[in-house]
Amino acid sequence: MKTAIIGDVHGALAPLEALVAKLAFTAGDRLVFVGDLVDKGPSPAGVVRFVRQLSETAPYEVILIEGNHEDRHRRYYINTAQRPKVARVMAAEAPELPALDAELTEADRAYLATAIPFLHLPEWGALVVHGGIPGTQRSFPETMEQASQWHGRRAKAFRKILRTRYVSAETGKYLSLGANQPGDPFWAEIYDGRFGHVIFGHQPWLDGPACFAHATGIDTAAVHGGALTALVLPEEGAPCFESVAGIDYAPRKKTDWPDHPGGALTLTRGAETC
Ligand SMILES: [Mn+2]
Repeated sequence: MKTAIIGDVHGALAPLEALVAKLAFTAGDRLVFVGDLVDKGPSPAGVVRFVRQLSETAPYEVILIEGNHEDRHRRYYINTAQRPKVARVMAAEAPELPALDAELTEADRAYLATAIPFLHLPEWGALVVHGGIPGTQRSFPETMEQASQWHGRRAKAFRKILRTRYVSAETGKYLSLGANQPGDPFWAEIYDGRFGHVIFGHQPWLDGPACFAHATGIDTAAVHGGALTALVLPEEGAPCFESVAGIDYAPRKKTDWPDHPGGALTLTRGAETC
């Protein structure tokens, strides 16, 4: 069985179609999306539909990891019914929320609801999450069932795996967007591999996949003039990247992206175990 993990698509439908064709998957393979199918690009609803239809018709398994953009859309949709005032504020700040909402079908929404927050790949000693692991995370659930038994502060802290970027240099604590000071590391720079090799998206890298000692970033800025990348974990042999050209569509909101660590994969079969 071959597994491939595709980085943040962000509405870039044409590159996604090209990449899926290039991967040439067959029955029994497994295609994983690292999250953030939507927002930023020209065809967010088209991407949701494409992935949903793949999951319904392809002879291989399709797994969707939840990204912070899926999370935001889910919260927006709930608010339109339960807290319309809050929904109106969200829509005013982010017009892409009502725009996508109007285009999604019930089937699309039901599909997005199947997204899971993480995926262990035990045969690779690896773990897939959308964002990252704060230095304060002391344990990681083995299964979704175990994760659902976490409540309160512990559950809330765990949700940070969807959006971790920088962490405190002193404590390793999660820092919200823009709260980092000079010297605060990007989480993967200090991650010690305690939960296995982490495959993640969320942070775009214009210079290709970002290979840290115990983590690999596969969001190669598909809508910012970069590429759309898949990390391919074959049945036999070494893992590799496959990519296709992205589109130059969405302006970059932030320019102080972390330093690129390099492009040589550090993931090997049966490396660290979870
Ligand atoms: Mn993203």
